[in-house]
Amino acid sequence: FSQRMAWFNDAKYGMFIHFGLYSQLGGIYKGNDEGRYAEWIQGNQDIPTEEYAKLMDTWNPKNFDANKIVKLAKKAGMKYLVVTTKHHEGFCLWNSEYTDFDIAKTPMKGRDFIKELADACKKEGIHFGTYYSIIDWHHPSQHVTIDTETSKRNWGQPKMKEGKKQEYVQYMKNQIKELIENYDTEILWFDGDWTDWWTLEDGNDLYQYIRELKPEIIINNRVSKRKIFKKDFGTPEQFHPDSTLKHYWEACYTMNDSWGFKIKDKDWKRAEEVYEKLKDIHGKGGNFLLNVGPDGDGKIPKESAKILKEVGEMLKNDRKN
Ligand code: JFZ
Repeated sequence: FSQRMAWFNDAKYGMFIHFGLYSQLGGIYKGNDEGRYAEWIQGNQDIPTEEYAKLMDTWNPKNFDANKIVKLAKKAGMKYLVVTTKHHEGFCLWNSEYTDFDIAKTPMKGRDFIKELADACKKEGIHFGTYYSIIDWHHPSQHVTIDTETSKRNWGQPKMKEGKKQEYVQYMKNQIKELIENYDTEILWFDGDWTDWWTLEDGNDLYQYIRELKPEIIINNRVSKRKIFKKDFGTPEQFHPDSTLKHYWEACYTMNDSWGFKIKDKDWKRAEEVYEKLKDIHGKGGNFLLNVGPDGDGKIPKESAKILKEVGEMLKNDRKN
């Protein structure tokens, strides 16, 4: 048992938010709807980085309402929230000093969605966490190469350019420092650790760096090679273990089949199914992180909001009985 992990262990149920430039596409680019995960559209449809970056000009989610989202999470019975500050596409949802590929250079300039969410969480008493992708399709340090077997570019394994790693690791550290100092994030939720050039040592080093900046922060195992590195909690995805584990863990799930908003994905789970998952996970000692993907306008799909409210009602009834 760890004092540092206590609030997280008690919180049990959280909201995951996948939001980025891709959200405006809803899984369709120039009429092509290939690919399962809408947030992977750049990779799934092999969109060159410079062309993809043009999405900044049309990204205008003016109805993104952090207070409304956080209130919805609260109503659903959730106690924490984790938002994609930078997904694999590399676009930053906050105003970062270290890149121009961020919200400040879009029609949304003047707004900062990470700040808005952090503030709304403070106000509502919801713990605030930030997702950060290690792989970055936009950063000049990385590039995708052609896989000899498939003759396709391998977006799942971006390569680090010769001599560029140190610069990129420094970029990550600078940005993470911003997320800690300016947004007071309580969880750093990494992803993309599977890439070849990211080593166990790199993960350990980054973990130490972050704990020194903010000792009480909680960091997921995807900061490093997740199969070996268990700190601070494990992150099974779209499945959960059959029995209790010795380390803290959190299962993340989507409500349909994508994380980012996807127009054609109507494969919504029923509220009962989500509720059963939650009960099962909690019975085995895990946390449950349930995803929403706001649309291009910034709004949470009505189907998602409905499921969240229904599950919230079921939880409320549990407490009454
Ligand atoms: C990653 C991302 O690529 C995806 O877009 C989403 O953000 C999700 C939460 O995380 O996807 C993964 C990560 C890990 C596995 C599979 C997909 N895995 O361990 O099998």
